[in-house]
Amino acid sequence: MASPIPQGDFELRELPRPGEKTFAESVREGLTTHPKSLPCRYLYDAEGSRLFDAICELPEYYPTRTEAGILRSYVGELVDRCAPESVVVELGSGSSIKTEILLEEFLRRRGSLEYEPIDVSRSALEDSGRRLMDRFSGLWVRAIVAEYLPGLQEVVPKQTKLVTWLGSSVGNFDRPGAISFLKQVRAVMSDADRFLLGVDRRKDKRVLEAAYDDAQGVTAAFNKNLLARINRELGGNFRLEDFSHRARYLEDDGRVCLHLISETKQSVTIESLGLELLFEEGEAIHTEDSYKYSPDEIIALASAAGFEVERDWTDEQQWFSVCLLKPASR
Ligand code: AVJ
Repeated sequence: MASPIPQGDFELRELPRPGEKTFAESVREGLTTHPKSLPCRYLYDAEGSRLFDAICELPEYYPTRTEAGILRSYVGELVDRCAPESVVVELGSGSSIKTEILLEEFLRRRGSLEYEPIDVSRSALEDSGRRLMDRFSGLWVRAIVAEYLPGLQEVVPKQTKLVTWLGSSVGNFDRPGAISFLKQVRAVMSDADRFLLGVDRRKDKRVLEAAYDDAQGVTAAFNKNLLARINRELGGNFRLEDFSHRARYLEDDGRVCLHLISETKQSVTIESLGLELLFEEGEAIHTEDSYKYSPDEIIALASAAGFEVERDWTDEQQWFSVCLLKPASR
């Protein structure tokens, strides 16, 4: 007699997020201080997420396809190194291809798997959950709508985990911020757990600047969407054509820096904040940093956070790292 086929299931929990700053508060704070800045997390409303998906397909934006290629090449080795009963906990709801490569390999070996994605966007979790349920059987999705660290606290502590954080999102933190974030991930991990981290490497300035200032202007539109979002949600009157997108690689810092530059001396009002802002010609709003790491800097980052680099898988051009970290023995 055939054994019953596990069907899988989709479950979603939403954690309360007290004390979190609103978009309005962040905009007021960022645009009334000098130099002006806006937190990059606000780039990802529905329109921004759509534009980011388009960025991932651009010929100049190598990280997404490079990371997926590395995963495809080494997923067998990766799963070999995880405890057989591991659950997969993903920070971020995961771009379709990358997560699916991983889940497919686990399911091929085991037939069933628990997958716990953590993301602040309920809709992103619902969409990816639905897609995964359609594609795989034997998958138990427990999605958690939360910030990463509170979400991680919610994951059942007794289960052995593979925690994944792909896409080089670590690059949005400055270097000390990256260490302290990783330390907090380390704090909820036990010895048998593993952490899979995607990190973009330092490389030629021209390659990096093209990746963040593409010929079709998709990244420019993605960056300017921040101003469009202020117009939509807060009654701003930014004229998008009077601002330009700038991406610069600061080689010593190992950091791509994104700004919006005011093309003219101008004033902008934001109705619902009761704000009138003055911009000098050439004045910049800082919108995003994307830090890059050398292999040695990855080792130093891991070690400062209490991890050892068990493996650093890379591509032919050595442009990107997919690293398997394990808690350092103490
Ligand atoms: C999502 C932070 C990894 O830094 O490459 C891409 C964001 N910004 N193009 C990156 C981004 C402009 C991306 N991360």
